[in-house]
Amino acid sequence: MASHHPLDPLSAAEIQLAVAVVRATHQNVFFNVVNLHEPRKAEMTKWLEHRSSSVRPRRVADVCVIAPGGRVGDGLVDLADKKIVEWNWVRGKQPIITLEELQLVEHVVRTDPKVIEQCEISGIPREEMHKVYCDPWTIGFDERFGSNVRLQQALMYFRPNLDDCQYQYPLDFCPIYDADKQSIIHIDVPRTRRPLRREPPINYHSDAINAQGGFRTNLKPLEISQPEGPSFSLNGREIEWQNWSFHIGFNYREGIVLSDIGYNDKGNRRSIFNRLSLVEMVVPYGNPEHPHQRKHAFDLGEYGAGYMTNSLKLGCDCKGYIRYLDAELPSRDGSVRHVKNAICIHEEDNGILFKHTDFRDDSVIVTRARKLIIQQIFTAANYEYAIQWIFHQDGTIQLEIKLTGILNTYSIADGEDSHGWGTEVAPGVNAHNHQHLFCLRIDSNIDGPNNTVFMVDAVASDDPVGSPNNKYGNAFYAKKTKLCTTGQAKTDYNHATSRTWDLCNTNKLHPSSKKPSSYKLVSREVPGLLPKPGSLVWKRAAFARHAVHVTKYRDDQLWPAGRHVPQTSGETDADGLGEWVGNGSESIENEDIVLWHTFGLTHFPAPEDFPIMPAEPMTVLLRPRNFFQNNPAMDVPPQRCITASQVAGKGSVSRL
Ligand code: ABN
Ligand code: CU
Repeated sequence: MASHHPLDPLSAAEIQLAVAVVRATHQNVFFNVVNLHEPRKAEMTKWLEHRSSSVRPRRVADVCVIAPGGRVGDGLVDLADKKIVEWNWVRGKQPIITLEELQLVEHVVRTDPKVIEQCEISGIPREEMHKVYCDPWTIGFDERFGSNVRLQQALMYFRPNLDDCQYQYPLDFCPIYDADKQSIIHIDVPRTRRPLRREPPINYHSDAINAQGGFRTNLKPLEISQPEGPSFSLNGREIEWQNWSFHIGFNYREGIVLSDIGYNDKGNRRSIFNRLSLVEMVVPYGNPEHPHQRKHAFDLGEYGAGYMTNSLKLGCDCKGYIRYLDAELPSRDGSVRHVKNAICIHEEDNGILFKHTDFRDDSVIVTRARKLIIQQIFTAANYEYAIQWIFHQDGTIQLEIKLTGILNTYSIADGEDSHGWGTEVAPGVNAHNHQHLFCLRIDSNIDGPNNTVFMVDAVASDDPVGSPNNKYGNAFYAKKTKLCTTGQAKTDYNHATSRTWDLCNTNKLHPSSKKPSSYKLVSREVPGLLPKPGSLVWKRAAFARHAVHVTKYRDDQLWPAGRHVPQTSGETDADGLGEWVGNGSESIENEDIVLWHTFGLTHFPAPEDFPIMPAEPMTVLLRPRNFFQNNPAMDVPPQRCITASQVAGKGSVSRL
């Protein structure tokens, strides 16, 4: 089957072919995953180096199915040979949960007699059961039930009217759903009951705003115009823009995956990153009352940033001249779900790129910047995450994540104390403290695969004031600590030293600075994991124990919480970053390495976050350091450039 690029996601036809091949051997299965099994790095590198002459890597589908009785099948299907080339029935593992599976739960919950009984206790008569809703989450892990049975916990809500925000009316009990039996097997009921509150709704839709005085009327039009189209070009899924070139992939789990990222440095294409993607996140909630310890979603590993991705709308999710890429995803029954406009690609003005005025003669240069944005937005039940990969003309890559949507809420009785574990953001609505911790996987390729990581701290000189080397006490420098082993590389953020990490090619020194060609990881929103060492979350989310881990590159080591995340206990570090770091002795110096960066924010909810949160942005930067000869963007045409002699009327103004 012809394909443009070996890293292109599986097409609809390829998904269907993989399903048919599996079905020929395994009937009556539900399809959880049918995804591109990415070519091995060695094979891929060869193809990238000699595209026309080397063999195109085979198209292989990575498949995961659930068979009757909850058996989980994992396999690989060679699409050219139309053959299963690997197949394993795995035990005690629960694959990613799909939105279709989640949607089944609400119906079961509404008709379950014990749930109806609990609703009545909460003050909901049977006639109102159609107003009961739930957000089913994977159970996370619950020691009472283990990992063999596929379970979901139903976070319960009431919606007085169809258009009301249900998160304003949380219920206090939590049914547990068995996905194989399609029934409720248990209900967690708190000791102290919190009956349903019936406060007037606080809504954000148009009718609600109009009822409260209407929308503001003082916004004048702000138009974006690109009469000649955008400055990027797409060839299949490979993009070129302002010296950058890379491939834009997409999968059910990580969403956008950027590969083979390089920069044309004055005619010489230099490799920078082999693969960049967000690979996991965990959202632990901080209320100690049972069963809230189970509320810690791994939104990528348990639900999938691809599976939950939005279909983007022009003028809403993105403005200007947009190119979209669609996504093809498998459904449970083996059919293909088409997501139109899953990724948007566009440029935006980005303020000033650089400026200087000479105060003595009024000579000036002002150059405006442009940025390229590759965006997706996914909805993880209540929350929205907008993921923007932003490329800058100065060689910087920025990952910006905007968090919006609706808080996860729980009920609070009239006069009840939240004990500091949450905030009553509206009457009867307790929004628990939580963290959003994202894991960025950086497969670096800075001027080649062999790279080394240094931790960089801004520190004062070790020499005391008055000593010969620091007579006036003002000396400070960038202290660089080489991270030689996977053990040493487990490092944390230090705000006091403005800590950063340099991904370096020590084999290539800058002619002027004599420092290695590198990209610096600059990330300033890096809270530590607040659930304690030994806690359930700490055990399950090894990647969140430190801001940085570094491992030696190995094919298939992509997802740090493991391949199958729902219902892992974390009791062993098998299959995931904990295992890959190993005993800490492996050398990562001048090797093909991967840096795993966990960053995020701690969210103490406030009334301003309710009923819908204004987007909160977070940024990680990857900045060139000692990589380019000088500022690589000096050839971006300036808006204004007048030299001293031109100001004095002695020189001619050059054409811009
Ligand atoms: N945030 C947890 C989650 C995501 C998607 C669907 C249900 C729950
Ligand atoms: Cu939050």
